[in-house]
This record gives sequence, structure tokens and C-alpha cells, in this order.
Amino acid sequence: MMDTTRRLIIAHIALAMLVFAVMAQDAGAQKMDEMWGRQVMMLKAVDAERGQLFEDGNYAMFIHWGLYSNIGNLYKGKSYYGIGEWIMNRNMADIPIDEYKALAGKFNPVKFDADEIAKLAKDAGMKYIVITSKHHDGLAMYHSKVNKFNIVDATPFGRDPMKELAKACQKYGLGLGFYYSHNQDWTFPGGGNGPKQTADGKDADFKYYYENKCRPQVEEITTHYGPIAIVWFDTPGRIPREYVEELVRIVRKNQPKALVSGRAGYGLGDYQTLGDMEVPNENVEGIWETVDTTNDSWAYAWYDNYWKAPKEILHRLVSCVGRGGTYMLNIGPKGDGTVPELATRTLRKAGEWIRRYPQVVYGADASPWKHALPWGDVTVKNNTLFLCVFNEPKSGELYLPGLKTKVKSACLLDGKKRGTKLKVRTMGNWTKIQLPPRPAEKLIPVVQVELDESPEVDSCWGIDPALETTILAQFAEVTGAKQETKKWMEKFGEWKHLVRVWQWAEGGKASWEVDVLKSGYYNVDLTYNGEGRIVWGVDVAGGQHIQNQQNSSHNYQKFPIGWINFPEPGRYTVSVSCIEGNLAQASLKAIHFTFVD
Ligand code: JFZ
Repeated sequence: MMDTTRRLIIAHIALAMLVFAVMAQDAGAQKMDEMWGRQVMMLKAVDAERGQLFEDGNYAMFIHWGLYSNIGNLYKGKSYYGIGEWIMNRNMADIPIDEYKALAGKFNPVKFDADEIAKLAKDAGMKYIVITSKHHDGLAMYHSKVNKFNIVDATPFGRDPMKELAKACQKYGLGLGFYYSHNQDWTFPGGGNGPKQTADGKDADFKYYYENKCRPQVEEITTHYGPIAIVWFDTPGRIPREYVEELVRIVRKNQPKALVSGRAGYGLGDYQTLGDMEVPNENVEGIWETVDTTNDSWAYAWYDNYWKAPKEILHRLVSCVGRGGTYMLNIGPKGDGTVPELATRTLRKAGEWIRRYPQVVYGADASPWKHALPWGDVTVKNNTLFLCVFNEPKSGELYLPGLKTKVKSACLLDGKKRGTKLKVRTMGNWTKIQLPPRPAEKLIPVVQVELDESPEVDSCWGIDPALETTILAQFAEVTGAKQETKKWMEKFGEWKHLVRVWQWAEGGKASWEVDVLKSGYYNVDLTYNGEGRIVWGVDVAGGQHIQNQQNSSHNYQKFPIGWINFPEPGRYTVSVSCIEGNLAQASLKAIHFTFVD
């Protein structure tokens, strides 16, 4: 199971990058498949000196800020929906290069306050900041000596915000990293997806851009701003390998302690960044991060008010740490330099929780369950489990399926005192912990569990007696149907993804092994999409079969199928099949079990 899922995750990152690259590059980019693939496979260990911040911190601030922020997805009276830093792109406002460059004359972010941003990151509980020193649009957000298209020389602002931020990060003890778009440069001749000729009509190739802008600018950002924690290269596209090798050499030479992002290309970076905005469902090996946004767009978009609530931010953070990774959460400051008010508010609230339970996040390791549990998720430090309860069962009963290690004690943390001791009961493969009726912690209660040794867990899926249990199609064993990743853009550049099982042959099925503690009847729901009415069957091996017809829509929706009985506690194999309707299009995302009687 682990292998299948890992392969799926890897395949889907590769696919995502390919799709994105094809979207960004012109046709004929097939070779990229191979290149992205190779990059994704490389998972290295960070050495002791480099990347300690990344390994231990687990939580960082990403900042997309540039000339595009001053447009905010409103151009010449029309709103464009999607990632703001791509506003120039033909799928967005399609702004001609000269017209875009001229906009720099009106970019004057006088309210930019580096100290306030660094303090926000600090209050939010983040350990370092990665900011766009140059994005695909080509405007350097620092005082570049090698190219005039930079915030000091090309705008009325006249200040170097990166200098200011470097100073503020030092003051607050935060790491500083620079995002640098090394391949794509849409305004400099020869840059990836940029103009093909210089201003005086001479042909410009990538080498021209690389030697005249990219390389010297990477020298600048790695020498002028003190110690740098990360250089975050992005979207390598078709950049030839030797350029990436040289850029990495430059970073190593100037900043031996800095990490290089995996999106440098060719597996030459130090760690892997998953597909954007993706919190993985199963543990991922190696050194990796998820990058995510506080709302939908990376760069400021005037309409974008869909903020992640503090609880959702913490949920995604804990899930990333629980899956073995690091979480970097983005803010998009406005064209005047200020951070949107609701972003600061939600980040600070989440930060207060982290201050109450720092041990759950910093230096914490992956969950031995390797996936979320119905009530929440788990992070680990040595022989201690931290159970983060996102979804409190009404009964207060927290069930841990398949924990093989002996529990010494469990207590509910309250952020101040030693915590409240909780009752623990072992029942075969299951451990039950009883929460008090109303935990004082309103956001996410944390239970600390002390074990005899480091945790070991049986990988079977437990059916929770107290809460709905959801098992994804990603985790199914599949025969006679296709299990694959579906990726799509919700808005332009806003990626969504899931693993589905579809294209059902007759007799095809998706199966899961489950462990039942409480015998009896469970209602089964399926989440799927498709066309028209569909008949689904659910079977318990050697036992019952139920089937039902329900409608479908092109969005994934949950539909009830009916009750099945698990007559005794123990292990069962449950499988889903698609019996009638458009079997090719019927696309299963998850199965759900809820105890009824
Ligand atoms: C890139 C940029 O193009 C984008 O503007 C933003 O900076 C983001 C953080 O990174 O976009 C990507 C790159 C890779 C994937 C998706 C979007 N991917 O692998 O899914």
C-alpha cells in the first residue's frame, strides 16, 4: 500500500509539474517530463549544518510581493481571477512587456514595513521567511547593480526592501530565504518565456539572459544580504543542466549553510517541494515542504477574501509535520506594502496556539499511522505522541487503532500546567483515551501520550466507533479499474488534485482491509463524481453485498449507499465496484463508514 501511494504521489507531482510547465512554456516541451521526473525522485538528507532551521522549524512564511501586487488582479477596470503574479500571462490580462515595465513608474509601496512583517512571522510561530527577490515578471525587488529593472532604479520607491527585511529577520531571529525565478523571465531577452530579441533587434538566447541577468543576480542575492537560509529557485522548465549546476555552486560558495530548493531542477536541490498547495495524505519520505497560501492566490488579488481560518492553518501545518514535512504558508502584501488585515489576523491567532503547544510542531516527527485519523492527527517526539484533536467526538472517546506500543500515561495539555491525566483503556488492537466533556482548549485540544518505547503501529485501517471514518481511494488495492491522480486548476494557477479510481471494467473493484472494534451496522457513503445515475456495489469479503443507484455530478459529492453489518469485531476486506451507468467516467474518491446501530 505504502509503495503504491508513494508512487502515486511521485507520479502526480511529476504530472503536475509537467502540466504546469506545458501551460507556461510553448509547445514541444515533452523532454521536460523526464527532467521533472528525475528531479522528483531525488530525496536527499540535509546535512547537519545546512537546513537545521528547515528540519526543526517546520513552519515558515512565504511572501509573493512584486510589481504585480500593485495590480492586484484588477487591470484597466477588469478583474482577473487566478494567481496574481501571473497577471502578465496571456491567460490573465495579457499585458505587453513594455506596458508592464512602464507600470513600475507607479509602484510606490511607501507603507512597506519590514519590521512589522518579520514580527508577524515571529508572532505566527514561523521560523524563517522566503520572499520573492525576483519572480517570473523580472522586476528585482532589491537594488540590483546588474540590471536596472529593479525596485530601486525603476520605481519611485527608491528603497531596498530586501535590505530592510534582512535586518528585521536578524532582529527577530528569523531565517531569510530568497525566491529567485532562474528560468522564467518574461521581460528580459532570452529569459524563459521572455522576449526572443534585445531592444536593438539582436537575437537573444537563454545564455544571454543567464550571463547578463540570472547568474550575476544570484551572486548579488547571495552576497549582499547577510546569511541566507534558502535560495528558492522555481519552475526550471527546459533550462539546461549545466546552468543549474553552476547556480547551485554559486549558492554553495557564497552561502554554504543555505538550502537550495528542489525546484532548481535535475534533483540538484536539497529538498523536495510538493505540488503547490498540496498537503499529502500519506507520509512522504525524505526532506520536503508543502507550500500553501493563506487565501487562494500567491500574490495579492483584490477580490481574494477566502482566508484559511486559524484552525485550518493549524490543521494543515500539523498534517504536514505529521506526514514528515515542513509547511511554508504564503502571504501576498499589497501594492502599498501592507499585509492584508485578515491574513495577519488569522496567522496571529494560529500562532497563539503554537505558543501554547510548541512541542507539537518544532522538531516533531511524522505520525506512525502515516495518515490522518478520524478525530485528528499525530506528531511524535521520541516516545511521546501528540494527538491533535481537530474533530472532537461527542462521546469524548479517542480511539487509536493498531497501536502496538504500550502506553504509560496520557494527559490533556492546557498550555500552562502539567495537564490533566486521562483514562486509557486497551482493547485488543485498540487503545481508547477518554477526553473530559469540555476541554478548556477551544481551538485544537492536544493529548500527550507517553509510551514505553518509540511507537509502532499496525497499518490496517481502523473503523472508528465514535466518528465517521473516511478512507481515500488513494489507499485502495485496485483491480479492473484505473487508480490515478487527477489535477486541475480551480482558478488560473490554483491547483487541486486527488487520487481517484475510475474507468471501471466489469468486475473491477477497489478494496481496503479494515479493523472493526465495535460490531454492528454502519452506514456507507461514497464520494465520487461522474455522469448521470450510477449503481455502486459495496461488498464485505465472505459476507454481504449491498448496492444502490444514486445520481452524480461533475464535482465530487458524497452519496449514501446503505447499511452494512460487521457481525463481529475484527478484520474485514471491504470493496467497492461500479455496476451500472457510465463506468468509464464514474470516479471514486473515498468511502465513509458511520456506526448506526
Ligand atoms: C510556481 C510559480 O509559477 C507560481 O507563480 C508561484 O510562485 C508558485 C509558488 O510556484 O508555480 C508552480 C510550480 C510548480 C507547481 C505548481 C505551480 N507544481 O509542481 O504543481
